[in-house]
Amino acid sequence: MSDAEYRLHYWPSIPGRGEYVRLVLEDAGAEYVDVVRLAADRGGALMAWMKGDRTGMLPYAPPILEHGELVLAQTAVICRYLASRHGLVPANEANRLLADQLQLTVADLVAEAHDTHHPISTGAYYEDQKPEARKRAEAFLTQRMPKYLGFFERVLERADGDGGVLGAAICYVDLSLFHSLEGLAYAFPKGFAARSGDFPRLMALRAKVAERPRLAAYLASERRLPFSEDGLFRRYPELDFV
Ligand SMILES: N[C@@H](CCC(=O)N[C@@H](CS)C(=O)NCC(=O)O)C(=O)O
Repeated sequence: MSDAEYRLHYWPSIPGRGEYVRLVLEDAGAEYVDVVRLAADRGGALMAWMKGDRTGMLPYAPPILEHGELVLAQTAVICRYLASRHGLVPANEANRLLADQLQLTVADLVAEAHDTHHPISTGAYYEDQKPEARKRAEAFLTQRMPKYLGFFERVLERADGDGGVLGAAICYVDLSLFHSLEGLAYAFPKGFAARSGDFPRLMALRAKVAERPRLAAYLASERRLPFSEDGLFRRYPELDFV
């Protein structure tokens, strides 16, 4: 077993929701091991670990973070925990609660982006829900995505600082927004490009986060997994509405 401080358990070949956790770990310069990516049987190792005999918290779905005896699930909870330990969220409760709300809104956006290709069931193939996916994707690109991005644009306008959504400094929610924007740009190259001009503050934040030294190094490294049609953000040209 590695003696890295944190152990992340996530699907081995997609950025997925694991990426939101990785970005906090990478930006913090924390020592972590991506457990399943090192395992010989990869995805099988994740299932085996999930079903394994352990005491304590029973996680429903990955990503899962182990830190000593602590086992945490739910991306927003994991990110908040890491951010609070590594200076990526202010210490006062009011700001932490604000960050929670914003992070959970990011999670809502991500779930809706996922549902564009799996509107009926995550347990069925995309190919078996294509007509519904087209309707869902059109509604997402024309109504839901602009509503979410417009909300975060207004949050940035009100924060009015040199940092991100909380104002003065970059926090973990900004890292999650960065990855979500990357995912949307990948999944909907035309639909996203056609609308991104409406969200200048968000686009500036995306660029600013990518330039953070540790993240820039991570993004250029092999540790960063590419988006693909197995993941959360998928590029299907038939779902890319302008
Ligand atoms: N709300 C959870 C969702 C977790 C989730 O849906 N994980 C996916 C991978 S990104 C999964 O493997 N889900 C299995 C399932 O829902 O059965 C979070 O934000 O962490």
